[in-house]
Amino acid sequence: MSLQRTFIMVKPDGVKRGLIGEILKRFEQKGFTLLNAELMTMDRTKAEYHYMEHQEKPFFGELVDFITSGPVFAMVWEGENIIEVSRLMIGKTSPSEAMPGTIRGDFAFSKEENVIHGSDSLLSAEREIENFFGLLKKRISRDDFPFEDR
Ligand code: RTP
Ligand code: MG
Repeated sequence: MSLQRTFIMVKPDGVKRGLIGEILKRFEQKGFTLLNAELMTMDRTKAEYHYMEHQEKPFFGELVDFITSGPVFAMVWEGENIIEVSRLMIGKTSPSEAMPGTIRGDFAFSKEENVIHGSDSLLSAEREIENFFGLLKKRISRDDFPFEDR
């Protein structure tokens, strides 16, 4: 087991459908710690960097169009094995393959608009967190955030 940080994002369809609260609730109930969050509309540069692994794919243009089409809710979460566990909570990319009980299994009905993103590796988590919050060089610490004692 290892304490990890990951980048989780409610996509524009999830924000429009009012699913931010439901998604926050699931991650909080799982015992993960929210380190940062912001509602923002991505520009194309940020979106293209975020999805750089897909730049040669035929759906890349539509993916960037969609992810920049409205506000996203970008978050940094911390927890034990959170990269793998959050991907399990999110479910498979395609809603027809996502298991009931997962976020996509319960709420997504389109492969292109599938509610939520989660980093798929430690390397992509670091890159994605830096892209959105610029906190890579200075490692995020709980002390950096105005939490009350808990
Ligand atoms: P994400 O990166 O958004 O968390 O999704 P993922 O890991 O489950 O899936 P990935 O393979 O990284 O694909 C990124 C997003 O691209 C869209 N996609 N469209 N039209 C298609 O065949 C196709 N394939 C993938 C999906 O919206 C997916 O979430
Ligand atoms: Mg992915």
